[in-house]
Amino acid sequence: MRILHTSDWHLGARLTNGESRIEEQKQVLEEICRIADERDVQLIVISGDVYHHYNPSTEAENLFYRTLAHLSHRGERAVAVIAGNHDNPERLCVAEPFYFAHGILIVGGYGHSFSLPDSAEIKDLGGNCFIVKTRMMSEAAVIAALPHASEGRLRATYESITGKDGAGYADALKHLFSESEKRFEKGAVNILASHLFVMGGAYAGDELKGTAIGGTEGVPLSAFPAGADYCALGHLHRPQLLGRNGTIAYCGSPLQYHLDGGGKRCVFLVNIRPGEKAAVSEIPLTSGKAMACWQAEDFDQALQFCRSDRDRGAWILLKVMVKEPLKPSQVAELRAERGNDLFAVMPMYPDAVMGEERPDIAGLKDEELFTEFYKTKMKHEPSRQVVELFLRLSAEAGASGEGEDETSLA
Ligand SMILES: [Mn+2]
Repeated sequence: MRILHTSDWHLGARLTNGESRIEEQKQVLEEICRIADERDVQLIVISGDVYHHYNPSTEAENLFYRTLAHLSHRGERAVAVIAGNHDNPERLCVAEPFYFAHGILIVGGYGHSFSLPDSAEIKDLGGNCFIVKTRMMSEAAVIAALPHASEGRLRATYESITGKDGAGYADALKHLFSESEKRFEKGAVNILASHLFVMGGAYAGDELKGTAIGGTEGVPLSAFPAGADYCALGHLHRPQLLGRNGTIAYCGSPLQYHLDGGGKRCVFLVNIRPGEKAAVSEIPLTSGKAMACWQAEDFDQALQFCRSDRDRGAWILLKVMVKEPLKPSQVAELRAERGNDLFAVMPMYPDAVMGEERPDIAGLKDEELFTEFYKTKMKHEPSRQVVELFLRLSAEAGASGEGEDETSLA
């Protein structure tokens, strides 16, 4: 069976300056559809983070549905989707009756009972496992669809299955894995799809800022079920093959969303015959823009970089060494050369200026704290207007309970 594994589309994600990436996302999904058609792919697995936002834009949703319609090929090709930490698990499955009628399996959470039509090419085996056999498939696939879950939700799932409490994240997952394994079938292709962090996996960038990554919420490679022919993972944006001859796999994001991590983008094409080792090959993706980070010694060099052909057509983060903040006219001069491709201009102050002794901040009032912070960042005193603006916004944020950390990009 030929399987295409893709993940972490983050539809609707924007750059820090608000610049949309939806055109790139359209192009790269068209590229994935072309690959699926040209390579006679029989099953598509999408391992979570379909969307970037919990409440995605209509534009992002429409792009997802149009892509699903193409990929499913009128229900002849099977498509399996699980929710990632960025997806709203309920919202992702909201059009359930339509999905199943088209050979599309979408699983948002745990313990949900699906209303599958009798004629369905998808059958619920319980325990978040499904057997799928659509027209294009050479044999059936058993798919253990294990979406992202917080430690709390996972523990609750574990308790409801076993009647026992007190399991940690890794142990609860390990239990779900072994429950899945019981439903795997000889003669079928057995796939585990999940969205999680495997200990030892390599990051691409911003995933590091996530709270639901690393730390207690990591799974050792040894936890994965030996009976799975292939484990299709999402969450880490850097493509990588791990454990057991590389059959525990992160295919990564189809677009570059981070500055580090090398920016390699691909889908995995997986060839499996029941009972044989899966053969995984990388199909590179070429649509979408690259990202680059420049470090200029001063404003003149920054301008020179912008005028040159360096990284033409890429998204640029420009760091400029300065002694005092860049003037708006200087930023405008840089932007005139590269337009919105220059998605951020960051002034960098020399260490000599930064290295002054730190103020003792214990017992300072908000206003004084802000002033100290502003001085370390901007190297001059904030104006009264700026201080008042800060105090007003800070009071509003406090009153409305905002200021909680946004979800990370992982
Ligand atoms: Mn992600």
